[in-house]
Amino acid sequence: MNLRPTQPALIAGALLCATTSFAAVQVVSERNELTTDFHFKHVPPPARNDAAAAAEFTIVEGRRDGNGGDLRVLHDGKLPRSEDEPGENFFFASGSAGGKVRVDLGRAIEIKQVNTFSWHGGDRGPQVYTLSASNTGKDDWKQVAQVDTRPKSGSAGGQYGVSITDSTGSLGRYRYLLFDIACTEKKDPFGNTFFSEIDVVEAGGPAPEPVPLPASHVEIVEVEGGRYRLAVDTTETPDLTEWTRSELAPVLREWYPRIIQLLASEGYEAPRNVQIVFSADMKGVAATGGTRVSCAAKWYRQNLQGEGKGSIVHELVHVVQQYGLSRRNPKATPTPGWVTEGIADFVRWFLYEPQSHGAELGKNALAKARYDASYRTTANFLNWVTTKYDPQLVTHLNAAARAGTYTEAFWQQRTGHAVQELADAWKAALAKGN
Ligand SMILES: [Ca+2]
Ligand SMILES: [Zn+2]
Repeated sequence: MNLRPTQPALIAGALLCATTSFAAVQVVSERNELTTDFHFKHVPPPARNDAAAAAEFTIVEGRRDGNGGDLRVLHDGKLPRSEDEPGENFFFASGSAGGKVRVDLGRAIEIKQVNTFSWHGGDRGPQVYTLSASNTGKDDWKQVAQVDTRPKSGSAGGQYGVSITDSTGSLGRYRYLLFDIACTEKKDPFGNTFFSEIDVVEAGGPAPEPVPLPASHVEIVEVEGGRYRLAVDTTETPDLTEWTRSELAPVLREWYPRIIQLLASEGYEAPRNVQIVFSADMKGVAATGGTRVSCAAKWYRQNLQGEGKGSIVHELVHVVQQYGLSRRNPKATPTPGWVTEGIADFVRWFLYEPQSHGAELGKNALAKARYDASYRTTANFLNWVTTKYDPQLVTHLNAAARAGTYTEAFWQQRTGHAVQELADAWKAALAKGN
């Protein structure tokens, strides 16, 4: 019964033993899925005055991909600004399994740390390599560490930082390093990692000078105690930062979980990481691809007090819908675009901001209104059917769309009426003003 107090002491003793008796190489890796400034908790930031800056890099096996940068980008003290910037990264040729890069530091140095950085929105983000070291660059290679930062499941996209150190403070005294780099996947030809920078830090060398990065403005909005994280990126448009903090963030916190609840379906988990990026030169209003919402800053600047927030609620619906999932089912029927957009506008105009009456139809609009006209008109139709027949209509409609089972028969099944009958009744009711 007094095991409890003694156990921790024993464990601590054993740990201390292990670390004092043996030199142990430590590999720390981290991933940023939402932030873009190569800032990690345990991996030091990329440096520009490390021992690799003046080293000689050579490909000793494999071929460089001509769409990427040459070996210089691996030690130029510069970093890409976005997740798909081939020219700022070195990567082995598409379709190849990888290759080997040798680094000649010019003289043997006591190596304190080797840090490697990469960035891509998909499978080219993670790093898979074996690091060896040598003093002659010939036959005395000694394996130092193995690195594999591929996540076990889910998207592999993001910024990766890896730091290789040794508990003694030095990985050893070497002149040459060899990176034996493997591709991260072979299901398509695009599995070679986008390597952005390699740093070699000398023990007792100059203090590392971090690569200067433009200040990024990324605000992480945590929802439901961090279960969901929405990153609002105003790096390109700092003038919008204050609005996103004070006005947009509370809407995200309240409405992302509400949308998830409304659009729940069996076995479905909504995206846990979402990016909302304000873009300085994008045209139009906003668009969603996967879990990334792009917003045209020019339009938002004109609509901060008007339609701004509502348009982002509409996009959040697309983030949660994920109707592309149904493509996994070979028997799936594609969901018509008017259903997708109608649901997004229904949530926006009838649940989020009913007081704006933004989807009401005037006399002229009503005369030519079609239930499948998409956006506000379809939203109006959905609202009418919801009120008259089925309070859960949109939940069921979404579940069918996501499963790839939506057909016109849906309306008959849920309401007992064909969609055109419903549409006629809807128009008649609106014309009478109810
Ligand atoms: Ca670089
Ligand atoms: Zn839309």
